[in-house]
Amino acid sequence: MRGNRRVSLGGREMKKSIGKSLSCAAQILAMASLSALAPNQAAASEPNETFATRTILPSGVTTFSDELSLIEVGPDLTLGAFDDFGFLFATDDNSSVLGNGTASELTIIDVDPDTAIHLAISGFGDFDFDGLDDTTGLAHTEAGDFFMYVDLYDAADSFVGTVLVESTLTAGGVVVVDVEADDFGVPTLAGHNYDAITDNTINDVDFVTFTGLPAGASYVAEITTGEIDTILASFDEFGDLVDLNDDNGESLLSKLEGIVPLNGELHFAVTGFADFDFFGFHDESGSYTLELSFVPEPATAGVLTIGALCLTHRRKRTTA
Ligand SMILES: [Ca+2]
Ligand SMILES: [Ca+2]
Ligand SMILES: [Ca+2]
Ligand SMILES: [Ca+2]
Repeated sequence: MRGNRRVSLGGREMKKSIGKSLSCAAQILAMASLSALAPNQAAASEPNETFATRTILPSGVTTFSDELSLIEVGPDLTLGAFDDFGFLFATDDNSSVLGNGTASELTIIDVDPDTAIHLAISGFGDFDFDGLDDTTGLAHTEAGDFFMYVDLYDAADSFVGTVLVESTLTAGGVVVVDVEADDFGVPTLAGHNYDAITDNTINDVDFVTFTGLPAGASYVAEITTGEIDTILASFDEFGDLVDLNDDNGESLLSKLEGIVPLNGELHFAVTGFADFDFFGFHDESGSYTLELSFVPEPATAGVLTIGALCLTHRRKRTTA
C-alpha cells in the first residue's frame, strides 16, 4: 500500500460482476504470446475477472504473465457535502486521486457539528445537486458505475475505518449517501473528520489456477516483475479467500506462502491496491509476472525435479 491516508477498506459486502470481452484479434494475439512462452510459462486468457472465469494453466506451469489494464471509464462526477440541515457547504469537480481525472474528492471535512456524513454525487454541470446542468437547466448527461471511499479519522487524526460505497449514476440523477457512526462501528462521529474519494474507473482483476503442482510441497507465490502496486490473494477450490498480501514482495509487489493441497492445484487472484475485495476498484495498470517456487518437505530434500517430488510423495502416502 502507499503511504497516504487511505490505509484499509471497511468493506461493505458487495457483488460486482465485470463484463469484459476481448476482440478476436486480441484473442489470437494472446494465443500467439502463449505459444511463444517457455514450457513452464503461460499467459492469461481474458476475461478472468472472477473465480468462475479464471484462467486455468496447463499442468506444471509455474510462471504466469499478465497485465492489469483499464476496463471501464464511468461518468464525470461532481461531489457535494451537506450538513444535517441540508445546507451544501463543500463541492468538488475533479480533485480525486483515483479515476480518470474527472472524479471528485473532498478531504479533511469535519463532521461536527453534524451527527452524520451527508454526501451527494451528480454528473458534470450539476454543482447544486438537483440533477440539472446549472447552465442549461437540462438534466445532466453523465451515467455509469462509480465507487467512493469514505475514510473516517478521529480527533487525533488517526484512521478509524472506511465505508466503501458502490453505485450507479443515471442521467439527470443524483446519488445521495448518508453515513452514520454505526457504519464505522463507533459510538459517535463527533470530533471526527473524513475524506470522501470517488473513483469512476473499473480496472482489471486476474484470477488464475495453477495445476499439476507437487502435492504437499511448501510454495512461495511471488509477483516478481511489475512496476505496479499489486495485491495477491489465494483461494480454496470453492473460491473462498484463504490468504492475502499487499507488499511482502519487492517494492509494492506481493508474496504469499503456503502448502500445495493434495489435488495439486493453487488458485490466486491479482489486483491493484487498494482493491482488497477483488472487484476491480483500483487504478493500477501494467504488466506483471506471478512465479511459483517450491521448497520440498524435509524427507524429500535433495530431490530436484517436480516430477520426482510427486513420485516420492505418492510413495510416502502409499506406505503411510
Ligand atoms: Ca468531475
Ligand atoms: Ca444543478
Ligand atoms: Ca483480467
Ligand atoms: Ca502492493
